[in-house]
Amino acid sequence: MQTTQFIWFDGKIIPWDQAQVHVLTHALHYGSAVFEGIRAYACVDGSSAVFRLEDHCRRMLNSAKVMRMEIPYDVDALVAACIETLKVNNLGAGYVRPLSFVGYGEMGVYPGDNPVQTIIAVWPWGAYLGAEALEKGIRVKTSSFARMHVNTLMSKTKSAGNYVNSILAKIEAKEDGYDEALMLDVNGYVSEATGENVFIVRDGIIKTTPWTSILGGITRDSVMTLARDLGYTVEEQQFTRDEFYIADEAFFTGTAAEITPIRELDHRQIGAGHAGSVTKHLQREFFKAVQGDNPKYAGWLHHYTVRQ
Ligand code: PPE
Repeated sequence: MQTTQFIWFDGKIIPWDQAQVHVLTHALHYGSAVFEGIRAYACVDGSSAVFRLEDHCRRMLNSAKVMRMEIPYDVDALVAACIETLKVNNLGAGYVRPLSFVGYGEMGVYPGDNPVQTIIAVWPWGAYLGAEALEKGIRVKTSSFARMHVNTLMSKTKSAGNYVNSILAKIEAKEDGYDEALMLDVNGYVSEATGENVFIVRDGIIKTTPWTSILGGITRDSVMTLARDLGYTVEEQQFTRDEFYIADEAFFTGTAAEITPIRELDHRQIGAGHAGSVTKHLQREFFKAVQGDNPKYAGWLHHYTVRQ
């Protein structure tokens, strides 16, 4: 990975290599951590902007609330810390990863009085599913692993433990020669991918899975807003894998994946087998919004500047 110089650790800026924890850190054993994934973009006016930073920080505090973890910072403090970390690393575009975890103290599942620690790291991160993916689309396989039941793990939290399910599905998909896994919920309906939400387009109507067994993606929300503003009908509705097979277009959304077209699911070509016109339209508008090239969405951007 591409590293940077400094990491924010419980309020202090320390060298990247010194951001370490004890091997008996609770989160390492039991997955007791919540995190965010946020992108900063270089803007058309020469500044930089973090996309929906406040919304990400709010989601992180909500994740902590559900997980019964007490993060000693409010949204404003987390926002300021993310910006500080970007600036101290002089990073004008890249990925921001805040993480709060149950630290070292007592062993055993019960987190008790173990400290909750917070770090923020930033680094340059290109196209998540490969440089060609955003253009040509990716090949996807329905996973043999179901997404968690809504009472198994809390899918609306972005907590570390949830990603064990994602790791299982991702390894399977990669080893079988695919770019990403499509995960179904325990009732057999399409849920989400290992790190992305999912959309299909059929007869001009855009459909995404309802906010049940999925993470409430901030990219998902942004794409729904953009699409509705552009006059498309957007439905949040359950759908099945065979409805996916006969879709005209399909794409994944996520901070890392942005808007990634899907060209194949389970050996069925989706639509024309490359990014469809609605997908391309949304991609164009999304990149304009994140780069500060559409004043309508200026409220989504938290601007900052780095040294040239
Ligand atoms: N579902 C899951 C399970 C998920 O992890 C993500 C983000 C999303 C949906 C989309 O959410 P949003 O980023 O708010 O639009 N996955 C993050 C982690 C990727 C990783 O490999 O790490 C991300 O995209 O940053």
